[in-house]
This record gives sequence, structure tokens and C-alpha cells, in this order.
Amino acid sequence: MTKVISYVAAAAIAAVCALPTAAFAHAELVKSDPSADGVLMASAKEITFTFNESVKPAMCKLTLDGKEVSSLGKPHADGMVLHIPIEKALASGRYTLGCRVVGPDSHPINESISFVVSAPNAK
Ligand SMILES: [Cu+2]
Repeated sequence: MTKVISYVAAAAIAAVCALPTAAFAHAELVKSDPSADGVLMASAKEITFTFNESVKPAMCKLTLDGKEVSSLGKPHADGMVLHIPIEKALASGRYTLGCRVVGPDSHPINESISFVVSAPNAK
């Protein structure tokens, strides 16, 4: 069942990308550190998103239980890798990081991951 759903989702995404307004493939997220649904045993210094094309950062937003957390520094891109600094240590919890970047075709792309910080000593 899960496979069927993901095929449908993949087909839907393919259909969107095949629209004439999206003649070129959009940049997309290929990897992140922490990985999607990854667990960190301590807060990290930064999070990276790796794309399949070079990107320019626009903005990122980190949320914990749906509330924005102001722990992020200014994101910067180094080619295909977007670096998102964490300036204030993250307490334990399940976070969602969403970033908007601009790819080479100048289309904005929104990508997000969720990850868990499980740091017993964090306040
Ligand atoms: Cu595009």
C-alpha cells in the first residue's frame, strides 16, 4: 500500500514538472545532514541541505511543535550545499526545518525535513 501511494505521489510530481511552465527540472533536495527523520544525540552546529544543482538561499524556518524557534543563523549556499547555522543549541524535541531556495532556473523551491534532537543534558 505504501508503495502504491509513493508511486502515485511520484507520478503527481512528474506531472507537475512536465507542465510547460516548468520546462527545466527544478533543483531538488538529494541529501541532508541530519537526514530526514534522523535523530541527533546533541544539538548540531549546522544543518546542511544538499541539492542536485547549485542554489541560492532565500530563507529557512525552524519549528518545534509548530512554533518557530529562533536558533538559526543566516543560511548560506556553497554551490549545491546549503548551510544553515544553528546559533543557539537546540533542546530535545522533534523539529521541522523548511528552507526556500532559488535554483538555476530561478524558480523558488521549498524543501523541509523533520528531525529529532534527543539530548538528555540540553535544557
Ligand atoms: Cu524550476
